[in-house]
Amino acid sequence: MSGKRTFTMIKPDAVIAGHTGSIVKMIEEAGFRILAMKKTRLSAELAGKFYEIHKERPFYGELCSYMSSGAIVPMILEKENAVEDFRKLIGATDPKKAAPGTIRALFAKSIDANAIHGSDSDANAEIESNFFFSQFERF
Ligand code: IDP
Ligand code: MG
Repeated sequence: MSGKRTFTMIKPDAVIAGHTGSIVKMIEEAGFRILAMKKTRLSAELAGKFYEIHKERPFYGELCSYMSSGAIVPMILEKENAVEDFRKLIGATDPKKAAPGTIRALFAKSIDANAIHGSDSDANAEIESNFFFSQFERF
């Protein structure tokens, strides 16, 4: 049984395509409560910090420039079994492999511009939430 919170962000491709509202609706209808949310933009340096765990992967440079290319919408979400249930809702990293009806299947453009992030563990959900939000921004 995992914890009650996860972290997500709607990525630049989905924000610029006007999918923020549709994605937020799917998240709420799936039973997640939004504890914190804002629209912001990462510098390439901050994107590099956020994705530091992927530093050795061949797409790291591309990922950092993509994630700083436009506005994003980070959120902290609450639900029983949050991390696992949210990964199910967003689908596989590559939208071509994402299950039908998942957020990535519906809205992602490609394996890099894949519409949305979801934390992969309780520990990372905590680290990633703290990266964007103070305690005073959580309701
Ligand atoms: P995840 O977002 O499904 O957890 P990760 O493997 O953690 O996937 O990769 C982080 C992000 O890096 C992905 O969401 C995607 O934006 C990007 N990415 C992953 N694999 C590739 C790739 O093979 N080429 C380009 N970008 C990739
Ligand atoms: Mg990941």
